[in-house]
Amino acid sequence: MQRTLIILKPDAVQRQLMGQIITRFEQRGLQMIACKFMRITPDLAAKHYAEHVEKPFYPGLVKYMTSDPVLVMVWQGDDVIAAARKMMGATFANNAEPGTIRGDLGSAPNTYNLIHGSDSAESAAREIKLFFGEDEICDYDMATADWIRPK
Ligand code: IDP
Ligand code: MG
Repeated sequence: MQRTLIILKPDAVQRQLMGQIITRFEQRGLQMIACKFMRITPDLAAKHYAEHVEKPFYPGLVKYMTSDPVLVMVWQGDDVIAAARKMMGATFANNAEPGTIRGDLGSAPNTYNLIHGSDSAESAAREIKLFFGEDEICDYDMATADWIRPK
């Protein structure tokens, strides 16, 4: 079973889209195993987005991610990393397909985009450790597991 780090960014919080987005993950049969409503510090944003530090959009990205609270979660499921990325859609609303989170709920091009999802198993492991201690992750058996994931 795979895990991924999902962040509902400040625009998702401010636009009151958290419930709708979480519902999509639940309806897809994915399992939330950790959740934290918090402000990201500039230091944590820098660690999380270290790969983008040289990009022209980096200062704006850190400002965006630290401007207001975020909802950070760990979701678990078969191929959850790819599943979440498909559900999220392309990076910005102008390119994201209808039916995706960014395609349906996204707003302006090249600025806000509602959601972060890890892009690989390595990123997921690194990012989950940045935001959660092992004792904050609540793994449990899903009552619906036999219908979602038949053996
Ligand atoms: P992803 O979130 O779809 O994986 P990445 O390319 O990893 O996209 O970029 C990380 C984040 O940086 C994006 O989600 C977005 O918030 C921001 N970003 C990426 N490219 C641009 C850009 O061209 N202008 C402004 N912000 C950007
Ligand atoms: Mg990325």
